[in-house]
Amino acid sequence: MPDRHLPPHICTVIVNRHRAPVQLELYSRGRTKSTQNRIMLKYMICAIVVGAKKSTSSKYNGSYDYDLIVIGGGSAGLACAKEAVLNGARVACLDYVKPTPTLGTKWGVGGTCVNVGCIPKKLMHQASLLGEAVHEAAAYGWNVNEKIKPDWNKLVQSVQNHIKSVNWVTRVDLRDKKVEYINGLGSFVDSHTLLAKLKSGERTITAQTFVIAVGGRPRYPDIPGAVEYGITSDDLFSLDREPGKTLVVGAGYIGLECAGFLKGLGYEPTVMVRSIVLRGFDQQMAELVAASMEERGIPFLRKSVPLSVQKQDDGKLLVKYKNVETDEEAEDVFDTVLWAIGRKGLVDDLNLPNAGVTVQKDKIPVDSQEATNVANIYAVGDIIYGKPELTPVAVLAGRLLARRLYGGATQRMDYNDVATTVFTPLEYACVGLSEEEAVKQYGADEIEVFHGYYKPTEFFIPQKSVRYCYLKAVAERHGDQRVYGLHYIGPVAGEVIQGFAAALKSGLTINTLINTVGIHPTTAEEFTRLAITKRSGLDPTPASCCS
Ligand code: FAD
Ligand code: NA7
Repeated sequence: MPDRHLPPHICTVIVNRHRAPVQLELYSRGRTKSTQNRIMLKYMICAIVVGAKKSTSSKYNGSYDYDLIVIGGGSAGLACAKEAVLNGARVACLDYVKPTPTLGTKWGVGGTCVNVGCIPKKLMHQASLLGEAVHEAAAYGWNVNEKIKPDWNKLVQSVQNHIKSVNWVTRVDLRDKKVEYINGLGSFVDSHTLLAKLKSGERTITAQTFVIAVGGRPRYPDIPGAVEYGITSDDLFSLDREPGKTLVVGAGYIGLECAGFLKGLGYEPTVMVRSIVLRGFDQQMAELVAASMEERGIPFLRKSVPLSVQKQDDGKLLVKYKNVETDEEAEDVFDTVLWAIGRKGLVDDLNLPNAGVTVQKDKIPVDSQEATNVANIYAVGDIIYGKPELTPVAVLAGRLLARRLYGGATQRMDYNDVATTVFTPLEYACVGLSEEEAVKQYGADEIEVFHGYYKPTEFFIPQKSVRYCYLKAVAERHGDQRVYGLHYIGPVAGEVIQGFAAALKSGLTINTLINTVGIHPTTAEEFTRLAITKRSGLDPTPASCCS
């Protein structure tokens, strides 16, 4: 009969290989603590056999507290931890959120996406689209009060209630799936040992394998007043006052999205652009997105950087800034300054030198198996160097890593041709190569760009601007005309591009695209009507609707 002095792995029952091992707390003479455990006692002989056998493998190495410790309970970490347990590993997942420096904002388990990223962003974007829809409704015959106005505090409350419910479901899911959740900040003692700083003190834990999935946090510029008076997306979705006139510094994905929904909600955002809009995206599309925002009344301060933020006696923020080309200085007063100047990988708290893990520009370089330079330490999600910072990327990479580590799988993460959407008022979605990247890789003579403007049917009655509804396919010029990239600006862009992303990954050609029968009247069908090439010089504006 098992005894308490026996090593813990002796008391592990493997019911089947897809289930987490069942841990039994055994007392001397084989008594168990609960009825369930008493029932399980009949499996004891088998448990001893399996436990003893497994103890020789790294998977159930009894000399560590866990097979796997995942540091970071966001999209990547949670996906990896849950999949590892499903494949039989003993897993702990640490998650800890440091309060923001300006307002002290904190949140629960789930990471950036759920708490201060994709989810609250999409909800606020939806709130702003609804405001637009109410105005359009009048043109469609609805009797609506023209003076509609959102209640910011109510919106924030609704968004936060949703987030809290997701936090709760996440905790329950972790408990059900037998992932040990530790609400603590992890830092390495050595490559197998972690110090977890908890509210109640400190705890040292060991594991055979570590997965670093700590993600990132917004950067602050190094100028006077930046931290004292400026906020970031980490504060915006729970802000307890109306944002009012807002300076959004940064013209990346997050800056444009925040400026877009703030305008839709009736506030006055201004976007400060240091160099180009949406670096890394197709620049023709990026400029169309910016132009569509300017058309909606969002000013873009081009070639500008902030110099300082001062709080005035009336509580408003005086921002001094300069033009980077002319050095000319200017100033303006805002209610809110929002830094959207990129994100910093959270490597500092990890004490990575203790484990010997290499860092590159506050990110962790990994190989094609997500392995760091230290044999038993891996990294996934936003923290890895040079890969897209997107939730579905983090989730799939985390899941595949766990399957390789514990399920005998070999599939690696493919970081190419990842579709994404910028949720600006007129959305922009794309998959594959930008036009400039395709030209860079294959040469201008080898690339054909099919493009066109289009008029969404639903835009006619409210007379919405169709000036920036545009799409293009970047393809091989000769041979099968394989499609390298698809780009779309218009309504529900993410929904439109998602299916085309699967087609592109399956080797979509222009021939297949234009011989696909469209669904009429939709905007997605415009991809099946792409007939004009840029090279032809023909007018890409639409002539007819239904023929
Ligand atoms: P995270 O989700 O950031 O999780 C890391 C977790 O680890 C955090 O909870 C962190 O506090 C914790 N942690 C850090 N250090 C430690 C430590 N030492 N010990 C313990 N815990 C630690 N992506 C999309 O796909 N679509 C979108 O529409 C989208 N919109 C976005 C909008 C905004 C405003 C932002 C900021 C991001 C958006 N993203 C979007 C990106 C997406 O949120 C990230 O790619 C994703 O959350 C990355 O997941 P992750 O697990 O790598 O990191
Ligand atoms: P991005 O996409 O890196 O964009 C950051 C923007 O901020 C970009 O326009 C930068 O201009 C600008 N920037 C950077 N530093 C400064 C300073 N110091 N002053 C003024 N402007 C600056 O980051 P996001 O936060 O928008 O998005 C990060 C990821 O989160 C994104 O990939 C999504 O997947 C989710 P630059 O082009 O460098 O001149």
